[in-house]
Amino acid sequence: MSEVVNYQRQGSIGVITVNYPPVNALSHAVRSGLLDALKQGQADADAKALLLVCDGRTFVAGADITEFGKPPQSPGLPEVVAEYENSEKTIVAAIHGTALGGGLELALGCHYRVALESAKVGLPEVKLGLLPGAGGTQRLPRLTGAQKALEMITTGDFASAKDALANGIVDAVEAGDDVKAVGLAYAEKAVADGKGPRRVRDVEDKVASEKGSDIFSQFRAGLEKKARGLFSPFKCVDAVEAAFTLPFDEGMKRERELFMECMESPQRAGLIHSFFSERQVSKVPGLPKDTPVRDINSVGIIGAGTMGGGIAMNFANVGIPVLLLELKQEALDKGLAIIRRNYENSAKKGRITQAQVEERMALIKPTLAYEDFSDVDLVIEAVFENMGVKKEIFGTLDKICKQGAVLASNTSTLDIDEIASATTRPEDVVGMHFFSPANVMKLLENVCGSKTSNEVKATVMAIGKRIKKVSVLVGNCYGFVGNRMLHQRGAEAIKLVNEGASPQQVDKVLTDLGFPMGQFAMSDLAGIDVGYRIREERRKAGEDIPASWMDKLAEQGRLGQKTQAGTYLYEEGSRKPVVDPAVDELIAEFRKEQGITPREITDQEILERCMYVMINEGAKILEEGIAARALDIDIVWIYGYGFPAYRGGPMFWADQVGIESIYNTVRKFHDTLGGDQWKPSSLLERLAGEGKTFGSL
Ligand code: 3H9
Repeated sequence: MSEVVNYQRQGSIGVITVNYPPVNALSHAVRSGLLDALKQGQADADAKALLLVCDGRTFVAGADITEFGKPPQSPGLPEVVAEYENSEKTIVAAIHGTALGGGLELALGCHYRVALESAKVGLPEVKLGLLPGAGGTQRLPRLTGAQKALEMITTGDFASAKDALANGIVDAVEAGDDVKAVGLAYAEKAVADGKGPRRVRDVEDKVASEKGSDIFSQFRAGLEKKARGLFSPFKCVDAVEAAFTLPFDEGMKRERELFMECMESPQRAGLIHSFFSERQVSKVPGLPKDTPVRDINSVGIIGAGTMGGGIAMNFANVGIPVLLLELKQEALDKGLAIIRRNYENSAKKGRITQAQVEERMALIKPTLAYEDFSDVDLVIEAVFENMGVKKEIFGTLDKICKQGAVLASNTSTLDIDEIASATTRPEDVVGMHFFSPANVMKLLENVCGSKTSNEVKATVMAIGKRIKKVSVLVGNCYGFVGNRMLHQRGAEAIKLVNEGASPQQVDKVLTDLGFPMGQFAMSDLAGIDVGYRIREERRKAGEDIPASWMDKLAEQGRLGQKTQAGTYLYEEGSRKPVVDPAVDELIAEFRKEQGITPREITDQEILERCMYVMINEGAKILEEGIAARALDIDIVWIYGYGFPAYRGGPMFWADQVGIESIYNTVRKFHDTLGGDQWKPSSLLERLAGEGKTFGSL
């Protein structure tokens, strides 16, 4: 008997228990153990029925993802599920926590399912670039019908126990938290009622009545928009359709073929890298696990603008009271009104209740006085990017805030050490860089100054988790990880247009790669004045920032979406960029002034210059220790800038493209285009020379 699956009889019920922390994933040992335990249960003459239940926090959460990409080991999961389904003795699955992926498929192989009220079920394989590969696409629609199965399998969203009961996925839902007792009671009653095995594979009424329905073509058409660029959602539809067109065994074969296609797709590799990296970023190298964390039960936020307001919402959403400070009543009123409007919009969409709107608003208290911050546990400054102003604010905070308060700046570029130097407690100063809109974007880039204490680092990582952000800890430098790389890409994109590309050509290359929007559509969203001001500041500081057509746009007051005109035009109330011939003229005029003869620029050159400049910068960021691992950079880009998760992040993408080829191209650009940004990073050079990848570091 394997240690991870155990068989024991309790009264007339043979109990098969999985105990493989943390989430009872179906590793090889668990799959073998499940078969052994089943055999034992079959052989046990005193067991009238069998119960499958899990120890620990959850029912089986799926196949063991760490085994993907390695040679398969027998028994495979479809085989295990089939053995359970074919059992002559009735098997009941008792579900607590989450029955996900292969876990739900295993439960669907059992003859009855009972769930705790708090349980959830789902087939989230699509989020890993896969489809359910152990019968989920054939068994689920036999219980739910096509529509619900397609929704669950193509979105990967979970269903609550109540929803699962209503859709026939489980047979009963029970209150309480003793899953084993609930399962035993259900199994004993099944025996008493003479309920024999009921095999989902044989449930034919739904597949028969919905045969030939056009729901599949409609569903595919809907996916074209929702799942742009993705591979597996379409394969999910093909697999579910097979349940309605083929006999069960043939459907299973079709599912396997489609599953293998997904398994071999690079998107699967990218999405699984994203899955593990998202979990890895919270384990910071060099920051001991047992570092004490300060209690954060109240927050002060300086600035009630778009950023400050969005940040405040994050804390109110999880019940943490916020004091929101502005210097003028008018600005405070405006900020609070925007927050209320955002909440009301969520309520209108049914995401929260009206009562929650009021609860959250009540947690955000306005103030005009810094003195009110004397007792808060964390302060986040979210005023505009000006070092002088920020230093003055931190000087004030130093005088007012209690000892032990964490003092954070939401700066997106500025030097945390210089900000900290305005206080007598630089160990308590840290960057907490939220991304706009701060109540929506998942990334929190926490920035350590050279003196930030471990306790403060651990505290900002913990609070990030509490407010449901994906937090990445990075070092201090201009623009940190995300904006430092973005600025390089932005500068290169502008140059490409100077030389002959059109802004829409550049944007299309980036959206074709999977970004939700291109560089110039993004500048229109952020405001063209932002980049313009930064360039002007840097020019004043003596940096050689070449003139560009973007500066002309800013000087003409074309600031982006907020003025309905930037690189693109925007109709009233619309965010859809429309190409403006006036901008083409402005660009042509700029080229003439600069004596540039425009040349044809290929999409490949755009891709290489926009992406490789980022990769080279990313390599420098690693070399300097600003990011601890390539995966930290990947997560910053996936959650902060919409880098397609199915490509695994920029550094993972670079590994797929090939480090040597990227290095050679970077060198070529350094020779032909010049500039520090193209000076090859020594790390890139080393990896190319050794035939290694960023992932190998
Ligand atoms: C599948 O089933 C394919 C089949 O259809 C066909 C097969 C033929 N494997 O998220 P957490 C680790 S595909 C291995 O922090 P939570 C995770 O890395 C699978 N490891 O906890 C972490 O490790 P560490 C379909 C796994 O409470 C630890 O467990 N299933 C797996 O916030 C805790 O995870 C899914 O896609 C796994 N399957 O959330 C479910 N799952 O501590 C994926 C987790 O070292 N999992 N780990 O960092 C989840 O959605 C969440 O983990 C879950 C718990 C909701 C279960």
